[in-house]
Amino acid sequence: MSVPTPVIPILDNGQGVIDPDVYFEINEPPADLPQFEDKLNAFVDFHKEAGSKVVFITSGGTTVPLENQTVRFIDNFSLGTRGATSAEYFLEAGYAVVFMHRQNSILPYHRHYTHSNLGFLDYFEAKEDGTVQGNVQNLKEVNKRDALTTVLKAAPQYATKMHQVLTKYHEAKNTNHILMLDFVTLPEYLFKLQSGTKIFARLETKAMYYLAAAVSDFFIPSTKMAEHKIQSRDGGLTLTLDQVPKFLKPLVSNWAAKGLIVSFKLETDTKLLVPKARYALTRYGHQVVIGNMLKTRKQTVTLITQHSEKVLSLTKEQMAQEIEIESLIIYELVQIHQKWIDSGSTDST
Ligand code: PAZ
Repeated sequence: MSVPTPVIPILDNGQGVIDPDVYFEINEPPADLPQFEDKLNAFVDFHKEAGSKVVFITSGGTTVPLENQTVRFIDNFSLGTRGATSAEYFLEAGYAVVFMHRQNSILPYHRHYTHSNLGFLDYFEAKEDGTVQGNVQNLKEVNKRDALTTVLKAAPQYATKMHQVLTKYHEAKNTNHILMLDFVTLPEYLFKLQSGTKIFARLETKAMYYLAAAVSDFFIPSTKMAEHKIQSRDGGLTLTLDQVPKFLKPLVSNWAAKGLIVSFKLETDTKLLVPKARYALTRYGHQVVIGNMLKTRKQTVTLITQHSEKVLSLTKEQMAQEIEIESLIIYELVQIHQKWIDSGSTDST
């Protein structure tokens, strides 16, 4: 009796990399793209009118599905710390922020409670009378001040910080300074990046693009993907992945041409970091690349422009004081962006 051959996604890599425009022709846009565009259009109109400086942050990792009806996917390490932390410093610097993040990754402000050493329940107490003090569900329903007082009563040692974080968070939301948009898969990310940066282009030089997401370099086109769950009955699985087209090229030359574009370069081999960051600047012609090493990315980065290179590092004392590297990065970028707005250049002459 013959055993049916399993449907395994195989792709001939010899075909080379497809053009970004072709990618959008042969792949389906995400179902929620119209809602994504409506929200972003309204936010951009509001801030164009207000004359704000606005940053489009991408954050977290993209998934690469292995099946059209996806059971399995390839993922990467990124939790979105860089993007979420940076969003807070941009808001403090007066920017409006579009935070395009991987669904369920780290969020600005929330991060202090959802991804800290303490778990959410640590902020509350079960009282002997059978009640729980500090149920944040209440925040939606009741007067915020009353709810906050209840929360702080539950765990007074966290009161000062929680008050500060909550105040900043609500201020950003109430003044329409933050817009949260999400993605999960690589195709979703790419469609939203294209559409989002084109909408953002209306802000001209007042726009900054801060591309911190960890985007897969390899994928399986949907036309070559298994439709159903790949079966394990025939043993091991061999996958051949296509290379993702280089989207920074059309982003820099067409979609977001007038804004300040900051891309990130992650490496694990130190000697590749600066040469590859420089190569990206030359190849795509944008303004800033921030190089970081996997192991030290929270302590040190190298900020590279066409004519400069600056290492930003936290000292031991700064680390002990819990100063975050993003505060140094955003400080530098705000100066560079101002030069860009004033003179169309990033380097002083
Ligand atoms: O999300 P995270 O804070 O854990 O990591 C941030 C990062 C390393 C993904 C980011 O700083 C970065 O380098 N992004 C670009 C990665 C790349 O080279 O594609």
